[in-house]
Amino acid sequence: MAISPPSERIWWKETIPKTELIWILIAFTWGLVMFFMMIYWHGAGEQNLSNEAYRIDAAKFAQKAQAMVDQHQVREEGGMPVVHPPPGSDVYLIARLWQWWPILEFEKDQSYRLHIASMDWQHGFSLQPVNINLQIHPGYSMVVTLKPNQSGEFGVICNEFCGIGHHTMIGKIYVVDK
Ligand SMILES: [Cu+2]
Repeated sequence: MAISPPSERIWWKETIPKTELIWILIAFTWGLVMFFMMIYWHGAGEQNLSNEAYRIDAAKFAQKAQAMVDQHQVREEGGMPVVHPPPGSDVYLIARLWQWWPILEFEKDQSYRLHIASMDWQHGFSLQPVNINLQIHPGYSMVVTLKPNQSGEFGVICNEFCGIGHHTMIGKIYVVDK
């Protein structure tokens, strides 16, 4: 049992059994393979997006998001504004305890600059079901240029545990055909 000391006091000089060595080697090799797969998926998997990060002031970011909502809101869903920003524009998505605000509506095959920032703690942007993931760190804006290639309704979930309401932090993105 791990609670009691090892029988040999100089335990680190014992030879490692061959089977354990093989397992270490397999795990290490697999780790290396997955490391290079990250680079491969960036190009081939279309999931690890190229992103930019900028230091921001949360209050100023919130003002920009509010201005976008005031200008381009098209309807409301359960108290949440739905925004249809013009193609090519800068779009702002706020992550905060515990919501993604607002709901965004993009046009298919149009390009947007999506800025995502947290107003409080660290959150994880996870677009479902396409599985695009971005870490959202407080004090920074994560920016991706995106061009939706399929229309439909997409869910945004938080995949970074952020407290008691974490599981309710669900947002929405629509992609509509023009
Ligand atoms: Cu969370």
